[in-house]
Amino acid sequence: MFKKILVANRGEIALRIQRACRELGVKAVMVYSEADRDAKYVKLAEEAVCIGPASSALSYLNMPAIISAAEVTDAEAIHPGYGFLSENADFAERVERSGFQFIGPTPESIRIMGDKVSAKQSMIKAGVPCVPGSEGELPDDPVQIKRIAKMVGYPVIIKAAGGGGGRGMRVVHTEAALINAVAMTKNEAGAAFGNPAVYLEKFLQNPRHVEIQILADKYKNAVYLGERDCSMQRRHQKVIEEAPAPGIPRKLIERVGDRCVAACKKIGYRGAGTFEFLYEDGDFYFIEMNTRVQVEHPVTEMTTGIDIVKTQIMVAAGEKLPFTQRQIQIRGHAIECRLNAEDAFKFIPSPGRITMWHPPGGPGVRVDSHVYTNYFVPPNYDSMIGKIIVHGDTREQALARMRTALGETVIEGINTNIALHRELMVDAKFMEGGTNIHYLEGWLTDHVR
Ligand code: MV4
Repeated sequence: MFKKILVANRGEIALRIQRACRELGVKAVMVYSEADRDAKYVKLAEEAVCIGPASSALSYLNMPAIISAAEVTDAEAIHPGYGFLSENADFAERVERSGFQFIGPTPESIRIMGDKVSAKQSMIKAGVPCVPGSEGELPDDPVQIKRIAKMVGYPVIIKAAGGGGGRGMRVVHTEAALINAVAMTKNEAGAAFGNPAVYLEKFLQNPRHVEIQILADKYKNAVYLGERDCSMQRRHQKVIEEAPAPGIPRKLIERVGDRCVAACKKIGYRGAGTFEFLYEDGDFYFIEMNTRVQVEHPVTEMTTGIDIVKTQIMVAAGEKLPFTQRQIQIRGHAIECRLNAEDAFKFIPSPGRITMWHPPGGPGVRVDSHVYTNYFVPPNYDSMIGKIIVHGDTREQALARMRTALGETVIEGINTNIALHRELMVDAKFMEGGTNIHYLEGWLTDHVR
């Protein structure tokens, strides 16, 4: 095992990684920007290094500063968390070239998955079900583009190879609009991602967003840890996640999970990863793979009892996965509410000083947050200040525990989205389970004047 690792992130995930290090007996070096200097998780660390001013571009995205911090502290490995440099193949490469272990997949895996065309092609080859569409990048010939769209059937969606997470996409309903839409998407993609390549898929109108968590070691062992339903989102920002996904047959999850594991073995994937699917009318369609630990990983930790962050570090250190697929059991139900420093219904960011922080507790309640009374939420970063995660024997019990937890939570001094969560936890359709990716935005239109 490593003696010391550097945590190249901030906020709740930096604290989460620090906690995993403590359990493993590994020293954690925290890096921080000037805006995060006084954060408690920075003070709590045995070592901390300032990597620049508040601006992310000059601190948490500053590769030389982060690598220098690892050098001066004699860290052996770098954990990138999520966001920032976590899915940057060039960063992973520079980390390894500098003699450190990148806690994540190889730069090659990150690169393949970062290009959505090559990701999809490698998944098709590995037998993972994908959305019907163009085989790879769309050709330039308008006649061929029209032929492909006609075969797939309208509506179709044009997606940028360099996009992902909702960036660089356009829905097309008729052949008349097709060629112009392709040209526009290519233009935007070239400007935004430096890669004008686009591909085409059948547009699924009312899918759910269901993702499968995997873990793999360096010896081609891989397992899946079940699925998460992340359909409760607004503008591609997840708001509530849960595991398992309500109403999806176990047998189907097992079939798709096995395909994901086979794909990992085939491409030599290592570390934690997430296969994102759209789920519609009883079928799964792969859309993207995330090569990092995700914000919503705790719901999977709660239903499997497996520490995903600890396992990431163990497999990066060259240990074998400490469990087989047969040993993994899904128990009960978990729900996560993301806490954001923002207006609950207008979503205007609300940075500032938290004058009172009273987190919930009790059976089956977990709070992942770096904040405390008198913490100042800086205006420079994402508005998420933490997560409340609950577990219960059933979805109903988890919902009841979340209502209680949200009822106990006090956050004063800033606006938060707790009021939104309190309303959603008593919403009849959400309580029923299985709402699709458009549900929350529709609900907001109906409920917010
Ligand atoms: C789609 C789709 C419908 N059909 N692909 C958006 C984010 C990116 N990861 C993929 N996205 C979508 N791809 C096909 N063929 C609808 C979306 C989509 C979406 C997906 C997941 C979660 C939220 C979403 C919100 C709007 C659109």
